[in-house]
Amino acid sequence: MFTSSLILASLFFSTITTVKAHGYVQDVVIGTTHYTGYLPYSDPYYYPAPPARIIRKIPGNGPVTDVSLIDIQCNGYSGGGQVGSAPAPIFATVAAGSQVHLNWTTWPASHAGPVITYMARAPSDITKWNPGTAAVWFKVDQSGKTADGKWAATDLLTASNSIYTFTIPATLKAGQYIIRHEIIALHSAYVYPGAQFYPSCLQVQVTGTGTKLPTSFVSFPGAYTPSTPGVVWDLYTANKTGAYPIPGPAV
Ligand SMILES: *[C@@H]1O[C@H](CO)[C@@H](O)[C@H](O)[C@H]1NC(C)=O
Ligand SMILES: *[C@@H]1O[C@H](CO)[C@@H](O)[C@H](O)[C@H]1NC(C)=O
Ligand SMILES: [Cu+2]
Repeated sequence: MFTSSLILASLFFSTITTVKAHGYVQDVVIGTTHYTGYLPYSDPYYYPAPPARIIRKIPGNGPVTDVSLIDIQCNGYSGGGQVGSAPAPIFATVAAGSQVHLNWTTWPASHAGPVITYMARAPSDITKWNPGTAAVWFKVDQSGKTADGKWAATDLLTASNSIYTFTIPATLKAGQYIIRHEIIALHSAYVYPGAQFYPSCLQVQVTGTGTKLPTSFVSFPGAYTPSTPGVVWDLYTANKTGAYPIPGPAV
């Protein structure tokens, strides 16, 4: 049962706002454990306190399009003295080498593009840590356009019931990490700004006996610029001709 009550007004609000397409991660499955995602159209309306989530707060189902803003990191708000998304109060536990399943809301067919996942190791308590503009992120997984023309989003995502699965690197050093998981929708990416970034930041504790960490890192903002290959991409012409260069560093 819920420990706090949802006020009725939110039902009205969500009816209006979910008419727009786009989306976010609504559920995370690790082993047999489900972690409900941050639900932007109901979580803010619980009284007296919102439910504890492992995903950092997002403003809604819409995208970030300015790659220079701190918003590109976790889809949190910039401004107001904030250095990024508000940390979430809890984290999931996941063994190195195991799978994380990310359950997206139904993804619009028009929003073709890659699915990309980064991680960043927290130097201290993850429920208080904000990376700011530090270069702490490394890419752990990516999926763009297959040789036969299928996009990670929407073709493959829809074929797997809106679940994207990636594996925590098996030798990764134990500790607390933010997983930054995103879809980039390319339907308006023929010009900059145009590509739509939908990042989500999950907090996890990685367990195991691994000792490895990468040696090169990127920052958000920083990893993507208007001239990064794949940030500008004409889905309607370039789409037909060739491979899509997934933005950001190598995995
Ligand atoms: C994804 O999450 C939604 C909302 O919680 C749920 O209804 C749906 O069954 C989940 N999908 C899968 C494949 O688990
Ligand atoms: C891009 O290519 C894929 C695969 O060929 C196709 O399904 C999709 O409709 C194309 N998108 C556009 C906008 O042409
Ligand atoms: Cu959209």
